[in-house]
Amino acid sequence: MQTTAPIGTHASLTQWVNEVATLTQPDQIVWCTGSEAEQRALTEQLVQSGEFRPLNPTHYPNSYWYKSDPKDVARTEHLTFVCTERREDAGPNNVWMAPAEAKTKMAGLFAGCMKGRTMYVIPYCMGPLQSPLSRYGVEITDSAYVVLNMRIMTRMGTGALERINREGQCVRGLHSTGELDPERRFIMHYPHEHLIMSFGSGYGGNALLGKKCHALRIASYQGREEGWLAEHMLLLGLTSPEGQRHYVAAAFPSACGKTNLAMLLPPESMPGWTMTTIGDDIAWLQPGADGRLWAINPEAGYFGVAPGTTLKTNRNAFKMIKGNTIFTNVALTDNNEPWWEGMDGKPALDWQGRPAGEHGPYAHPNARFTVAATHNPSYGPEAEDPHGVPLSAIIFGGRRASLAPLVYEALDWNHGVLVGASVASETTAAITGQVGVLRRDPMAMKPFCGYHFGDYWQHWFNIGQKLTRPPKVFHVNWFRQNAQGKFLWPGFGDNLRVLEWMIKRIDQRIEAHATPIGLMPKAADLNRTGLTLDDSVLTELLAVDTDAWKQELTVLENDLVPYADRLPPQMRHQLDALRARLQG
Ligand code: GTP
Ligand code: SPV
Ligand code: MN
Repeated sequence: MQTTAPIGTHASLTQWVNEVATLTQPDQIVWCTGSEAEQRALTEQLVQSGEFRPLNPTHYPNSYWYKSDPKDVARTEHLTFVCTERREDAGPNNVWMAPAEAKTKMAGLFAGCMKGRTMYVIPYCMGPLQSPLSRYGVEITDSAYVVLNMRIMTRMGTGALERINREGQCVRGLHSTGELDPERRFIMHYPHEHLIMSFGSGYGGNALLGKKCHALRIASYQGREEGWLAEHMLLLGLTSPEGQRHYVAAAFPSACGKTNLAMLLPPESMPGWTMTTIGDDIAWLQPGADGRLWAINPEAGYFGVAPGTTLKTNRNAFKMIKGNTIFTNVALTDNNEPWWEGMDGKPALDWQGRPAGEHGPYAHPNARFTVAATHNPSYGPEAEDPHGVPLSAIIFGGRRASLAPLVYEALDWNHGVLVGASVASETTAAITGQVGVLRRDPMAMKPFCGYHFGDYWQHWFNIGQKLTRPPKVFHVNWFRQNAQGKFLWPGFGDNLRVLEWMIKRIDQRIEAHATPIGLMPKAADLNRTGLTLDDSVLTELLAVDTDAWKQELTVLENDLVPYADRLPPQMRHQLDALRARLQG
């Protein structure tokens, strides 16, 4: 830990840090190096203050329990702003505030807010340190918890600072937990300045500014200027029994299965398949000179949903978090081990540390683990490849009890853009607000696109034009339910059956069945070896109800009305073509 700027620090960075210190008036400034000694010291500090509780050292070595303020347990989208000069550039998909007004407001909140506290300066790199696709940032925060999370989630410290000094520019993020008062909470983005200001929350995407604020909102804006895409996608590598290797990206809304699919364990009845995780939440995509789309995971760790993570559903994740993990808002057993819904028995304490009462949930539904990607048993070393990985497929999906079938394939890239734009999903605990309400979440980016969705879709069409070997685009839905509210599809490891069908399509080994919404598996082509799934259930999973889809298209067109002034002509064309196919 260093209390003065390291020798060689770029003058513009020192100047900004000094300006922030003058405004926030911390007792001391610490420049984070990312060293293990620094990590140990900060951890010890949080244990001493009572914010961290060390977990059972036998079963969860070097792991800690942390609880949030009950008013601060998820991202708060209504308090998240995109501050472009012109309101229309932020688009109807964002909450907007004029940059000057936002800055005045934030200056008022940040004034003197670090009195009696330590200000941490965190240089970080999003992506492999040596990759031309990587981008740099500096987060200033008054939270040691944020520092420890950022150390896991990003390449943080000296190496990143060296790159920043050389390049002389980076994304700047200023964060203070403030009083955790939602009335005094704002997460501001100034995309044209590559600047973030976040006040009043210590939670995940609101506070770990490298994640959603930088790697999605600011990066999506940069990507549009520079010809690449920043997406809410997992990345995985898949090797078939025949030895063919494919890379797949998938965009699902928050808490809809990215971490789980990224760590999928092949079922025993599908020998010969191997699966590796490249990323579980964010991917940056760039057309390569070879006409393929290349992807990196800008993150170095996972901030994953804990509830539902079990040996049965996600063995890799379950093993990965047995040590060196920060647990946020989980319950605790009497053996001082983390507990959440899906595990056996009952905990002793709930996520707030109170004796567990009669009724759950005992862990917060958005309880999370933070752990380094390298602890994942299925970690794919390509995550460090500076070139990234070439994509064979992009998958979109959402949580839909009805309508959307298990899987369908887009006719081509441009149709795929419509498929992505039409993603809708029932809301989850990952955001503050009502759970289970169907909302349109185009490309799973509704909360994360740093500019007007109309311009964003145009950018997607433009990227497609640069690809001579584009990935195939698919849509999946693991969450179809029967009349009794039971999931029709087993999900988790068995999702490999759907990936297998996709790989066969990509390798041109099988024909598909054409429907108005896209190409679908013939029932016999979906591998059901070792799986008990009635023909009737499969038929239901693969059914396309044309009348219901006509209604869906009407609803979709209605949802697109706010974007009409910037709706790409190609999107209009795709909508008309879909209507024609449904009527044909
Ligand atoms: P964020 O980190 O919020 O972006 O979420 P994510 O997309 O990574 O979601 P995650 O994989 O953590 O899954 C969230 C919830 O969905 C967990 O409770 C899982 O148990 C559940 N889930 C994941 N995959 C499946 C599936 O295939 N079927 C069913 N029924 N549930 C699933
Ligand atoms: C999400 O909500 O999509 C997450 C968690 O991945 S957070 O980092 O809080 O955004
Ligand atoms: Mn996410």
